Amino acid sequence: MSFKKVSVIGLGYIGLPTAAVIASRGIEVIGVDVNQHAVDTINQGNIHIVEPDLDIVVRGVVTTGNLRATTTPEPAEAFMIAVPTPFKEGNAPDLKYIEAAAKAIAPVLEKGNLIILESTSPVGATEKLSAWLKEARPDLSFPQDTGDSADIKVAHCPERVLPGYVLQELIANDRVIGGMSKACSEKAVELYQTFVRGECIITNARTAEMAKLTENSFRDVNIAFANELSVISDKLKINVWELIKLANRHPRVNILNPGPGVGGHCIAVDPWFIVDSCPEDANIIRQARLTNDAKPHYVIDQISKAADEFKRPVIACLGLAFKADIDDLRESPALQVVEELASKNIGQIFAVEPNVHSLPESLVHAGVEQVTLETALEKANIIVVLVDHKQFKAADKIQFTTKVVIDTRGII
Ligand code: SAJ
Repeated sequence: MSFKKVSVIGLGYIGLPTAAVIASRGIEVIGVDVNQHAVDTINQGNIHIVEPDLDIVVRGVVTTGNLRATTTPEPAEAFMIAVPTPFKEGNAPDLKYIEAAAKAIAPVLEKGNLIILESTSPVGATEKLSAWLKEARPDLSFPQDTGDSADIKVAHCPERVLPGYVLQELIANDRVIGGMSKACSEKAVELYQTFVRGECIITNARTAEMAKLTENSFRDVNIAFANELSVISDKLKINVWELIKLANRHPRVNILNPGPGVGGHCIAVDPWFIVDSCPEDANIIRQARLTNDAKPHYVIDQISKAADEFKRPVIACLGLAFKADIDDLRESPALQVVEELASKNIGQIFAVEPNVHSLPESLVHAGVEQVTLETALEKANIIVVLVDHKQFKAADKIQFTTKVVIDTRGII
């Protein structure tokens, strides 16, 4: 076994599954987090995040003692940093959590250690991490100075797992391994090959950082293209869903689906790292973000126009989650549409969200009522489809024929 003890810094929706999967390979894993509640929850064999089957794996490895959580870093052969990389005002990346993690592990570093940065980061972040470590430990050599022979190996290895399928994709997906030197990459490949069945492809740190941002920006630009098509099609009285289906019959065309905007904390966020690095050149990438962020307002205008046709508009919004068949309302354009609609006081508003038991306070305060799909179809005269949940897809379409339907997902 090339690694006997690994430490994962940051036990969130990437760090905890990663720690659990490595521990399930019989490697001792020390999970480190600043959140004492998370540490205590994990040490009791439970989890503080939502991810299918993760609780079973965590309970197993905590019971065998292979995974232990703590707030204080301990010596280990490898440290995998998976902490948040939020944005400051004006979409400027904030690396304070990476810097804090570097300062926290520096005292326990030993010659031969491997440091992996998994957090989605702007290009150059891994070099900054290595500089912060060097500042704290001038007694050790780092790859920016001594390349392959450095005491400490540093690499960037971004994750690309789909929430809801994390455990499967952590093992199955190919991984980009971006070492600050060839020896760093090779040591990182050794670590990932303890649990990754996909291919571990070696590159340098900057390219690995950019690969993650590129994957999500590619998706954001293509969703923006679909969203722009949906607005143009409305103006030209074309059904955009029929249009895209026809265009996609071309063997080399694959247009994604329009929606009410782009949610989640990945696709809607990662492109801003690239825009921040090259504001003069990242024009399509920036415009895609602006186009996708404008879509919720377009949908609200459509609803307002429809409501003007009724003396007493009763509007039922189907779906609040940021994408189909999940319960996550964070960064959800659907939630944004309902919140803004409620603030306009244009009529009674119902919300149908089968994946949550109660509405967020913001909607309750605004007088939005959570109802079943049946009640919505019975009482509303305007139906707004915001999320393509399977329950909505399964509804008998005949029930919609007497309603004004604004369908942002093309399921009706
Ligand atoms: N969306 C559309 N139209 C589409 C596809 C998506 O409007 O055709 C919307 C969704 O409704 C949602 C948003 O975009 O609001 C993001 O959805 P998503 O399906 O991209 O899901 P995420 O954000 O959970 O996962 C993405 C994935 N990245 C790619 O597919 C390139 C995942 O592999 C990444 O690991 C994840 O971001 C991440 O963590 O970066």
